Amino acid sequence: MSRKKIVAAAQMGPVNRATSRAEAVSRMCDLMRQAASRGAALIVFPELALTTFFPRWALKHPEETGRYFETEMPSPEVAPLFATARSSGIGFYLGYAEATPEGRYFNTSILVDDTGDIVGKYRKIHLPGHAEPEPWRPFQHLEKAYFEKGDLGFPVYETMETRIGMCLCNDRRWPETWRMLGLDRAELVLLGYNTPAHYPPAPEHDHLQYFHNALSLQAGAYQNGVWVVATAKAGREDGCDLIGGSMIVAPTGEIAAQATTLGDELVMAEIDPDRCGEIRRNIFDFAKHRQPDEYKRLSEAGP
Ligand code: ING
Repeated sequence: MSRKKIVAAAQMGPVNRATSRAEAVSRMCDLMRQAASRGAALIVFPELALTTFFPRWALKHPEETGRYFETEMPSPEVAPLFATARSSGIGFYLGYAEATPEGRYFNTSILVDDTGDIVGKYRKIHLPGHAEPEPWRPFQHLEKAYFEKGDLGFPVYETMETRIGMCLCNDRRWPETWRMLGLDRAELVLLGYNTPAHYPPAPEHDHLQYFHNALSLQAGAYQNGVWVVATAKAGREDGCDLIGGSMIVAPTGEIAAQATTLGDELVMAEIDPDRCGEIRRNIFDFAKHRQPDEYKRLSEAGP
């Protein structure tokens, strides 16, 4: 029985500080309905999709950052997205800022199945940037100040006939993320990202941002035999240029589809989870070829 399904990366253009959640959710519902009408079974929204990428500012946390966090999921503003998913029979990945009842703050994604039930959650483990404001930067990157390191590990969920894992943005640059999901036999990895075109610590790398995005996704896909749906928040958001480049990558590492704009754009492809076997039963058959006894240092603290 074929497990083929059409999936969609729902790239979003800017969600500015002045953009309401209702407006962002309305755009997301439009993309979701479009994707469903074109046969999609699953749609992937960006990291922090409901608000602007607020770690670019030095704000008092949580006094000033609190407005960007969700204290319930779905909240009344987000409920239309769940209702659209249920009526369209489409599952989705949503990145958002999570404030827990215990007063903890995470950069989070959820996996919602095609009946509208939340079946999985991931909290971002690789938090890039810096913990204190650095005035020399044209914009800040204060995820280490506003979010705790994720405490859910790298879970893989069996849903919609597929083993699905999640990560968020900077996680995609770390091979450990992909291997942890690969070792748990993920077949499909979903992720959202907000990646500035300008990287203040190394501006000489600015021209490489699209290359490094694709390199990270294609390597992760190939070296673990997984499909990848990676979705950008793109365009000039509150004056900060974010890259697009949303794409769907096959377990072979080939790009199956990719965005060509910096706005709201659906990137769609048919994936076949059974094709993961072409890689996982051969070149990356972990049981046959991997040598974990030789890699013990990989899980130790660095030098
Ligand atoms: N954003 C960026 C990312 O990892 C970054 C941060 C940009 C790190 C460029 C290194 C180079 O794509 C988030 N949100 O992690």
